[in-house]
Amino acid sequence: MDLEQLYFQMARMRAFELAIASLWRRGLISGEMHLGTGEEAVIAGVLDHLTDGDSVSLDHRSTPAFVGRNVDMTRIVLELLGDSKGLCGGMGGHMHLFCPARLAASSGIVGSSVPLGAGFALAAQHLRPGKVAVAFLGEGAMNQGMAMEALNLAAVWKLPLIVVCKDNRWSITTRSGSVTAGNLADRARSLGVPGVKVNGLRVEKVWGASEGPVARARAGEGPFFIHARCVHLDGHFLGDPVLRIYEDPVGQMKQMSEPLLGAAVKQPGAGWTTRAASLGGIGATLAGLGIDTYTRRDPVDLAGRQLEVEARVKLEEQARSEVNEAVANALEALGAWPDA
Ligand SMILES: Cc1ncc(C[n+]2csc(CCOP(=O)(O)OP(=O)(O)O)c2C)c(N)n1
Ligand SMILES: [Mg+2]
Repeated sequence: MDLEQLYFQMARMRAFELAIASLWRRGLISGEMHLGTGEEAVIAGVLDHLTDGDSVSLDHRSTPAFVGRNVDMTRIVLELLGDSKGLCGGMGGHMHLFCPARLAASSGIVGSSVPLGAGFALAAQHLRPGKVAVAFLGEGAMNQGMAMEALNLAAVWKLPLIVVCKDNRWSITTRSGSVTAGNLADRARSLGVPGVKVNGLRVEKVWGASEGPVARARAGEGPFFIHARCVHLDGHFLGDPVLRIYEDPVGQMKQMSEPLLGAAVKQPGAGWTTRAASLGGIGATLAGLGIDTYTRRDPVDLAGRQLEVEARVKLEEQARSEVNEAVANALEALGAWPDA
């Protein structure tokens, strides 16, 4: 394991996400934007075992993995900007990225990265023996039927598929634990697919946990499930109103309290018990998010701290300059630099 190399990849991913956030805040990217900040250790730790000809399928937080698989960053940015020179002709946006050359695909249909990955794995089994497919999905997506259906077929057909669950404990504003029964690795085991749990904030641990499963899949021994605990540092999406409450509680409460109280007493409407329960539910969600907000840790920083300061700074600078160049090229191609 080369920690400097892993850190460099994580730093590239983070720099790219921050650059996207800045473009989004400038109004150059339309629609929702889900970042993968907080997932870098999971992505980098697994991807480090892949080679050319292996494939990855992703969910709505796909950009770090596309960067990690060395998909052209300029074309990703152009795609997010909705430009015809983008990765998918500007028609996919950040949730539907596809790079046939690097065998990387994402979808905003929650849970679909597993059937997509099973398809990639089936193709590998027939056309590229020894190559593997990795499917990343959230823990919320584990409750989608298609994820288990695809894992079932992967087990039956012994597909070279590694399913990696990025568990940040939230599905938008629902605590995933409140809608998820049992243990996720046990679900995989029930189909005969071995599974492990790993601390997804530690890249070295993810690297260690995925080395064997990837080798096993390459050797034709079938699928594997990895359950990695991580965080989503920027909330569900950029501009997440719940995160804003923690950044500016007084200002946000001023804005929110009037419409909230107005709705709570409005007539006609639900009974008082139902209304009180709803307000209680909102309070509990905010309390849970508050705890997460203050206790979560940054996987990029956790990896960087293990390096010599000089080496760390050099890798970060290199990562940032690569990303800045890609963004500048994209904006130039679009004609939106520097004042747009
Ligand atoms: C089939 C489907 N149902 C619902 C949604 C709306 N949706 C978008 S993201 C999301 C939460 C997914 O949670 P999780 O899989 O844990 O991913 P996270 O956002 O936490 O990374 C939902 C329900 C969707 N995009 N697709
Ligand atoms: Mg989640």
